[in-house]
Amino acid sequence: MALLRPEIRNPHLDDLEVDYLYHFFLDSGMDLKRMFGDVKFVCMGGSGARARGFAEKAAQELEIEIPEGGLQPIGKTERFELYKIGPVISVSHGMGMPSASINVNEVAKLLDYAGCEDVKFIRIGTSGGIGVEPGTVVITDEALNGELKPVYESIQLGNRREYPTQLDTALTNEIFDCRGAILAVIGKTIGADGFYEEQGRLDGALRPEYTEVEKMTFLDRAHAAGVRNFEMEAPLIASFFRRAGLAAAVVNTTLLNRLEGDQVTSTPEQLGEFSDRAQQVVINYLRKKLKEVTQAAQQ
Ligand code: R2B
Ligand code: URA
Repeated sequence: MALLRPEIRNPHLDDLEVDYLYHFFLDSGMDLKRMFGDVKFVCMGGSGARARGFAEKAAQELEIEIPEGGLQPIGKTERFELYKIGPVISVSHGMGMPSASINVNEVAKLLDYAGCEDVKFIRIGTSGGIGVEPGTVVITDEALNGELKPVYESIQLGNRREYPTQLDTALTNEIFDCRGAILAVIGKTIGADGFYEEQGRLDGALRPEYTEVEKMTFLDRAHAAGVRNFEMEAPLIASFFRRAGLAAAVVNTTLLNRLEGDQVTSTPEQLGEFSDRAQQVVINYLRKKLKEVTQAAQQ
């Protein structure tokens, strides 16, 4: 049993006596089956604080017992923070696709070595909305790059490669159906390589090489193409798990409406509340899935 099918799993890994998952300070020589063998869901977020907060909230709402001594991160926390509550991992991936790429490679190998099967991966994050009310949760059906192309670009040995970025439709719809009273939409998401000029902001440090009119024309074009938000990881997440043949979803709350401005001006309380909404939709989904597992076990 393994997470990665033989056709797509890296054959070079078989040559390693021990595979060091360096950014977590975990390795394949550890008893990963015991530590992670029951994992079915991986929830990813940008910051360590959010990964911990989500783990605490999910444990409480899903009535998953936390070990004595409280919730502790597994592995080192210098780069990422990883928590496990029952069959759910909550892990931070940092900001941007280079950081998230390191994270998903090591988490996928970790769960492959642990013998996990049929794991679902969900990014829960923040974003800048395009034509939606701040606080709206956007669940991504397709991730776009900064040129509005549905690809993740990766330069390998001097060659530019492109990988498709459609998210898992069934998982996306199932999460959307768990929104309850929370304002949520399904739409396209631009994963940009920066927060300021790469997202067409006019409030970066340097004089931009575009005008306000050009910015608004681009945002209107993106909106007309079905884009509902901007963030910085969706194309990587979508393409990686698609290549791996694993279901993934991207669920982002929106902190502002970019058609109305660039600055994030909400209070910390409002931002916390917006962030909670994306987490809550995913917790609703997890509650439903865990209930299905319990019911199946009782039959
Ligand atoms: C959303 O928020 C972060 C930037 O503030 C980035 O990680 C993202 O995708
Ligand atoms: N994260 C982003 O990447 N962009 C925003 O506008 C807000 C959060």
